[in-house]
Amino acid sequence: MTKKSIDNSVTALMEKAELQHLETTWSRSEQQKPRCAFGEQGLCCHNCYMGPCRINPKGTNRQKGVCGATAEVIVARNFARMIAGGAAAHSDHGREVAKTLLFAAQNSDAGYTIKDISKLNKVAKDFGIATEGRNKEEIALKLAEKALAAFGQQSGEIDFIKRAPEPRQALWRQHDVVPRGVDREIVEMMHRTTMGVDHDYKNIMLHGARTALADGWGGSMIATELQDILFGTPSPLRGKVNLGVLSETEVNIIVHGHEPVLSEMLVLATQDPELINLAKSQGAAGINLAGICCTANEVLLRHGYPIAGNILQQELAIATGAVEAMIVDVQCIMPSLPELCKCYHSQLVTTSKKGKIPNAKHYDFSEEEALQTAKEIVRNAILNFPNRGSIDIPKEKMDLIAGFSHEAIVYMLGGKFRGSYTPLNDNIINGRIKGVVGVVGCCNPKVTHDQAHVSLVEELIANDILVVQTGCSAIACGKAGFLTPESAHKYAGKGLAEVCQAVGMPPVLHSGSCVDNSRILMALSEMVRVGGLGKDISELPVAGAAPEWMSEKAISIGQYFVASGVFTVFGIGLPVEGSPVFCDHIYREFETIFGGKWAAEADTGKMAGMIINHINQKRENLGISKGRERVLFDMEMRRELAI
Ligand code: NFS
Repeated sequence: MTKKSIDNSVTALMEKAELQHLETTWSRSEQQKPRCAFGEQGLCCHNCYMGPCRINPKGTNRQKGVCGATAEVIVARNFARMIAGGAAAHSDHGREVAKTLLFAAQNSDAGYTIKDISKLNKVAKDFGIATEGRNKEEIALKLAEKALAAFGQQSGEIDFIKRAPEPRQALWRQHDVVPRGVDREIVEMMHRTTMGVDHDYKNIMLHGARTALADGWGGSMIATELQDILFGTPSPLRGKVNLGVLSETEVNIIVHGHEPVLSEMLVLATQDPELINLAKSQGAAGINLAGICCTANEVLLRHGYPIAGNILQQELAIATGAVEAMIVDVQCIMPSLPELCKCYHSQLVTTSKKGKIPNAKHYDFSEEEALQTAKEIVRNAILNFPNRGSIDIPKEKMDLIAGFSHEAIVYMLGGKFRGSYTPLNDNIINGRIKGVVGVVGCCNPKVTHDQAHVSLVEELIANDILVVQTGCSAIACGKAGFLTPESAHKYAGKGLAEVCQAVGMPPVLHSGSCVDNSRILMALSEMVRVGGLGKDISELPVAGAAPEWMSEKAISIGQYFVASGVFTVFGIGLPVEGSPVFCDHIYREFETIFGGKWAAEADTGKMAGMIINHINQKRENLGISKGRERVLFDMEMRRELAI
């Protein structure tokens, strides 16, 4: 039987859950077997009620849906709708941040402040907003209004597109895929893929590119940049990760979800002396705030608060019996949580009008009363501490360094006065660093939890490839110990280790949550701008990977990486295999359009090989190909991987 996780804290708690006859994502995943092969291959269409239709990929019957849609049209529509779903999630998050910036600009005494003024000025300039003679609130007000307008814009181009290298912008214009407005492209994607509209799979995927670009260079970039302005641009700091960060003696509060608009207020509330005293009066030593999923990444990056785990650990956190309250907002929150909470004293608290869960306690979280609501939630969690029964907190926890925003990387590499990407490019040109790969995305119970992230990253850094991470993938590698400067001499190849040791950075850089994949786009544009590695992102020796993906958001990210010129490999498989014609389009033909293409590879060793070959090819094209042999990983080395 395949191992469920390489993380011992996960396997131990999973066994506990099984003994107590509790359901987890893994037990439900087993119950779903055998999975619907039509769905897995993207061949099931339920876009209208003449169906649902399923295409038989092998036989001669059932080659078309009732309306006449072929396999490639059905696969394209399904894939494009995943892009739209993912782009909508990231972008609606961005919208909330823009609304919060607007609120902060108009209510400077209401809890939210404007922390990064230099970024405020820089982003305002990108949006064409005059800064001279205006105070920070006035600039923030204009910026928030313009950012909000980018969602509903009907024509023209969204502003951040101008951050891409000129040849990339020209290519997008040539193919007419520059996003006009964020919401507009998402709505149009849904329209085109409804029954009876766009029947040309290539045309569907062009708009798929436009929609995904509206996410990466639009909604997500707005979220990242405006969050930095409001809450501070991350810079490297120490933290801890894994379920062992839960405290035996303190009130454990877990914040889970995505929007720092909530978590930032919880940070303030848990620091309130009155509430800390209340915790003590209840017999606790204090309050311990930890995160799960991308909210965890946000509070870690800006405050050094610990991460309890990635997506697949949310249920197990409750199963420790040590969580007084889990506070959630939107995205990646399992509907199974209230069922588990019933077996323990844990309170489940929802905070977004958009995301309610039956049997959870709901608080409407609004900017106006954010701090007050956060304090009330924390107060109730504290009062729940005496109800705690027996607990099982795993011992696993790991140190890490996180906070490598695009600006922090500039600073790390060049120092305060000569900070730039020049040292990175120089080290790529001289071959110490072979290339840069963004390893991102989720975990998926279909495969051994964390294993693909960890083994891929281990092989890449051993081959002198600098890895930049976000999301649950960063949490997996953090738990494995890759996010410490010491890991450079332990795991990295000689060249990469030399660079890392010289500047004191890990070979794996944690850049934030999934909307922060926009930081990777900015880093790539900066590498082009600095020079020496070609004129466009597609010429760089770089790649993207999501080895254990599961979310629509990951598909949107993959598509905007590809449309930005990046070779991007997904693990597990993609729901497109039912149409060889469509596969040929995104796995091969896309490269002739965008200079980047998709690939799917379930075997992590092969995935590493594909990425290394791609990087070597790009190096050869750039005339910087001299290098050493690939370090091959055998089964023995892979077996050693454990958290
Ligand atoms: Ni990204 Fe973050 Fe994790 Fe996947 Fe979910 S938390 S936004 S979608 S599961 S990486």
